[in-house]
Amino acid sequence: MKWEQLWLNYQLNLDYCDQGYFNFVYQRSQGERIDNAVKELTKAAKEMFGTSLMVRSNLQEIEDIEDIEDIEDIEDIEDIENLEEMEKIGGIDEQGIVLQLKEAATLGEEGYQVQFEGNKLILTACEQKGLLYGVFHIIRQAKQGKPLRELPSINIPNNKYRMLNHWDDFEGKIERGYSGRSFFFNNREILINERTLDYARLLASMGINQISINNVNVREGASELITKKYFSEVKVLAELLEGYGVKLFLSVNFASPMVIGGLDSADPLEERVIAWWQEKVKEVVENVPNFGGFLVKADSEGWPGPFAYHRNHAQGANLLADALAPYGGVVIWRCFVYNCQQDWRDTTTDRAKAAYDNFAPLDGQFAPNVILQVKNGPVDFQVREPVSPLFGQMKQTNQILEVQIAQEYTGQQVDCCYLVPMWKEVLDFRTYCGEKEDTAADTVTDIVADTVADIVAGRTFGHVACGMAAVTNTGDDSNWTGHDLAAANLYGFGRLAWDTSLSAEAIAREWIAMTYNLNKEFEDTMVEILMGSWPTYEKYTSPLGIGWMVNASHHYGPNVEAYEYDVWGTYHRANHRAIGVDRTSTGTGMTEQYFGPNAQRYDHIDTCPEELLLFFHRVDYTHRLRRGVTLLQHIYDTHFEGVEEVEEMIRKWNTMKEAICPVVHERVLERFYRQLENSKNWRDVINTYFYRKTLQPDEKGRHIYE
Ligand code: GCW
Repeated sequence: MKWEQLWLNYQLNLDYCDQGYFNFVYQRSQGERIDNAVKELTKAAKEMFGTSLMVRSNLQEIEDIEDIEDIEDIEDIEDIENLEEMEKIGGIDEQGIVLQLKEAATLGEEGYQVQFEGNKLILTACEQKGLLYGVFHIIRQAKQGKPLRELPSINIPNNKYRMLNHWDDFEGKIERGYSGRSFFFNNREILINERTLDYARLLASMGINQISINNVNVREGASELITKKYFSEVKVLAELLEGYGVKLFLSVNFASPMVIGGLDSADPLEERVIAWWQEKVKEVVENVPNFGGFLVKADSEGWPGPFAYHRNHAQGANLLADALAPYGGVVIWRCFVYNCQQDWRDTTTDRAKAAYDNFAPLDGQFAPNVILQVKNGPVDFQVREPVSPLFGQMKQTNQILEVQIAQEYTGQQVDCCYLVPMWKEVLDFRTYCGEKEDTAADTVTDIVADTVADIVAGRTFGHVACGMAAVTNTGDDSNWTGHDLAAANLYGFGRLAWDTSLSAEAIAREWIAMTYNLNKEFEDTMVEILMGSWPTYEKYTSPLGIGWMVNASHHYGPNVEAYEYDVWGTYHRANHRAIGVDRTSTGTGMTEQYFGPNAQRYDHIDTCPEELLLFFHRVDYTHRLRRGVTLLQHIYDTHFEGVEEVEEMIRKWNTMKEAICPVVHERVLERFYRQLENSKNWRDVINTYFYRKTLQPDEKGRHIYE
């Protein structure tokens, strides 16, 4: 099957002002990742400017130099540091890009520096990875038609971990995958081919540096990925990825000692279990030297964990962390732990409190190579949730923010929903974690860097192992993401994880410029479509933070009571008078999990942000919102508007017919029509539901089915 190149689809652009730089590369340092960077430059030069990039490397120069007359000027021809000198002596001073490794403490492991000297752009990094990222940045700049002199002189990623989690099953299906099958697995075999290489290039180009390749629900024999049956393939894959600066992680079953080890226990405190993991990790690392570590879903939705042995999650995570520590590996431990066997009649248990309750008390008990991975919201990737109250609580524990690029609850890559604005809100959220409690006498008392972005970047508590992870939306569809516009979410996540200060709109513009060749007017139209899409989706689905109301199990389309009497702890408790769960200090007390200012804001109906009203409060339909309408009328209004906005998106998309390649235009249009049907279905089901509950008609007299 053929696949597309997404934003690495280099199109001819002979008008570009700085194409001269793509004539020569002076490769002053050697290494596999630098070679890959040079390959990318070569490809880009050829496809964008029709030029054959000339590569001058130290080693080649040593051969070429034989022909140069004043060769005696060079003292030590074997000295491979000499390319710079040779360039001068040999007169090879063409315009070009210099790639060099140099010690520079400020650049860290992944940063790079851009300088101009004469007609050369000098790209410097401490490590090969930095040069790879720098080269992709140069290409990105060129693809957008921007002068290279506008590149920032120094660029260092905000987050150390910028990770994608694949929920790919071993047989080849993808859990919550909406763009075909896995390109990593088929029938319990690992796939490694040209597409894998292109994927590695895509990852590096957006700055992703870690991936876990198998589902956190480790099923279909995937536990065996850490056995000798698969080591040789895992090794090849890890090496391929490593060439693009990406570390490979595997999701493991906490009960592996039982599932693949023949033990009858997985108790984290039992000696033989400890010994089994130590032996296992040693075996993995010996066979897969580049191995990153484990991702673990434990005591979650039926998967085994330490609770079975009356141990806590620190004991569970440390078991694996201790085994990995000698090799520099880490355990990424998910905090998605809650009671999924709840009785809907029980109004005291609140699923939204679970992550905090299970993990906050354990702060300080985790090994330094454990990173807790926390979903952005306290429940589960809904279209609107508050930020998880766990952020900021764990001062001594590394944390990764987990978001979902796969649109499980946000349209499943049928509906257009650009999620970067949502992630921005999460990152920019002030936790106020610095304003509480005493700090040690010799530390700064006022921690001002208290946003989620600060916390996961390590700025707040000085953590060194932290960052952002996302459940990816990729599959083997020719366009990788099912909906062409969903690639903006993939790209956007990578770019945001690198630089959390980028705006959602800037990222959208960049992705558009990288992917399509549009004039300003069409670019604006596409930006409008993307930027409006999350608010639109929110309007026609479940209202004001209540969440769910989706069909059970597959989670697409409306079904108001599908989860209402079920075990999953996701209830809206609507009756004829009111809707919502009271999570205030007089209700389940969830608001108290936040730091002062947020706790107060959420606790009172008058100060609670309205988009989260039904998340935190139980509210009468007659309650007046700030804009003067009743809650019921707001629900009606937004649901009518949502459909109108989808119609408007389609109208806009149709104006772009000449600007977008026909195959892509048609593909997207087909999705938009499905989205329109979906939005109408949501509108009618939701409006009818509330009409039947209240028997109050729409004030504007629009049609609501009885
Ligand atoms: O929301 C749920 C999804 C599951 C997923 C789980 C998780 C991988 O419906 O499919 O399982 O989240 O995040 O572990």
